[in-house]
Amino acid sequence: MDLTGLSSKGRFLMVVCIVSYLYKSAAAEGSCKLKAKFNLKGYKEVEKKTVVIGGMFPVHRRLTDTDSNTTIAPESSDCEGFNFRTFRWAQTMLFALNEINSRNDILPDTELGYVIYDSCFTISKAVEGTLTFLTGQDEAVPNYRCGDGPPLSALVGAGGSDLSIATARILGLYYFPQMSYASSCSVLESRFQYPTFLRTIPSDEHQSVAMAKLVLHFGWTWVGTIAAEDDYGKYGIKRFKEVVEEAGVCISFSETLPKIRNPEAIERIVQTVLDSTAKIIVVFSSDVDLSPLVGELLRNNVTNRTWIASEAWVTSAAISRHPDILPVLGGTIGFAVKRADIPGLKEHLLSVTPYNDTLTEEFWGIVFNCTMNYRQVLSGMRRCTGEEMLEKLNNTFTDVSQLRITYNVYKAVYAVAHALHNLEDCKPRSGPFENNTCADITKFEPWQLMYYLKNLRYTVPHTGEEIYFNNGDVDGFYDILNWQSESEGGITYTHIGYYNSTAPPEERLIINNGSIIWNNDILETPRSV
Ligand code: TCR
Repeated sequence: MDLTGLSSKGRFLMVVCIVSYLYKSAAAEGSCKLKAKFNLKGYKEVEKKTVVIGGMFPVHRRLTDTDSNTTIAPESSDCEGFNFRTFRWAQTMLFALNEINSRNDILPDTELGYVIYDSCFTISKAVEGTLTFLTGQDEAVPNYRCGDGPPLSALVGAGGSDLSIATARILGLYYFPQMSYASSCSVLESRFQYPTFLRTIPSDEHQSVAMAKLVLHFGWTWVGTIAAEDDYGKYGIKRFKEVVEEAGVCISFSETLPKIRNPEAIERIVQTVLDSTAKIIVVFSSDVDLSPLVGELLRNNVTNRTWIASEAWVTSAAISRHPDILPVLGGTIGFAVKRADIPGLKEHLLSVTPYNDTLTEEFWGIVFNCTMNYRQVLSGMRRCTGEEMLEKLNNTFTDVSQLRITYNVYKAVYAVAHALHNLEDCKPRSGPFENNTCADITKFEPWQLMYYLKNLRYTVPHTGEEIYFNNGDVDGFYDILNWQSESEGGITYTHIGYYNSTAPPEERLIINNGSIIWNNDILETPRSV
């Protein structure tokens, strides 16, 4: 689908709003319709009701630098640094929508459409996307909320906590539901501040406590900490410190990873790590923010340390697939959210073509080192044929071995769909609203959907996991993983235990000490100094 015209202002991942089962055919026609017709041959003769779900994913890593020239009208910045992992999350939303639309037992009379935005890991883009979503003031899809456009249901997103904090404030004003798959910061627990925020990832309150318990479990008394310069890192590490310090552990150093490129700051952190006697280092950060430090640790060959990983980097291929990572980060122990196998997802990911939208086009160009843009072809770049084979590549995008946040995305889309289903399924005169009325799926209010989300209980397909929200949050369950060497020289994430916040206090943290292999392939638990 040619959406190039859309990206002039704001680079939206897919400002497409076609109903999922039309996804492929409409894409092939090159159309960008909002009010899709459903009388295609082979499908139902009647037009179906449509509800739109919003999605927001940090597909790019950052904004491109723009000059601060104020003699011309400023434009919304472009984004750069394509992230294969988060692109998989976005595609998983499409996959889940397809799956739901083809089922007869969820929303049998209603189709789910979507609008997806790229938050580019930045607050400004996330806010921009949210406003566009709410107002429909996007240049590319003019006035789509005017007239009888389909109602908006909820926003699935926005990625990092700092982004969600910003978007949840805006959405909360309108009592518009937001279902997050990755924003784990404990401050998002507040329903006073964020009345319509829900999430399928546990709050970091649990993770910070679990990390502290892990440190105490091994009898370590002297640790260093490193945190990303965002709400995730800052609040995560703050709570960790509170708990360990109360138990008598001392903090050797506390460093902050810069958000924007700053090689000197990174070098300083490496020097601190080298100078400190602390051998245990706890890192609360996303892989994107941690990457520069890992590069510098490798350059300085900083070995003989034990790294404790937060959920956001523990299974990151961007970190663990670095060549020569083993001597430096081998033995790392970290927390990961629940993993699942999602049948059919791999096939969906492999079926992506460069023609779907601007994002798949960009993706294609990057993985196959070619271009679909004729101007770039003229300037000597290889032209993509479109026949390149994704199957042949060993890419993070199609790697379905560690579906964790991906699984959260899947659960989030299903949560919204089930809530909409319950809303539609309301029995007249015994509804939950004033005078026992029901909401109307063709024109409901966001707070009405919020009612159904709050009271939702559903079972996730394929895994059978039961989901419900307790004041917007789910229980704290983590797998504990250990980075061990693989026969081919890479890293495997070995499962060595788990943490369950709902178990009695002394049974929450379960670790099989015997299955751990520490840095440098040592079997004995390292000491903290
Ligand atoms: N919560 C983080 C963001 C984040 C993330 C990730 C980003 C999490 N897991 C994996 C990239 C990859 C967990 C936050 O900011 O809340």
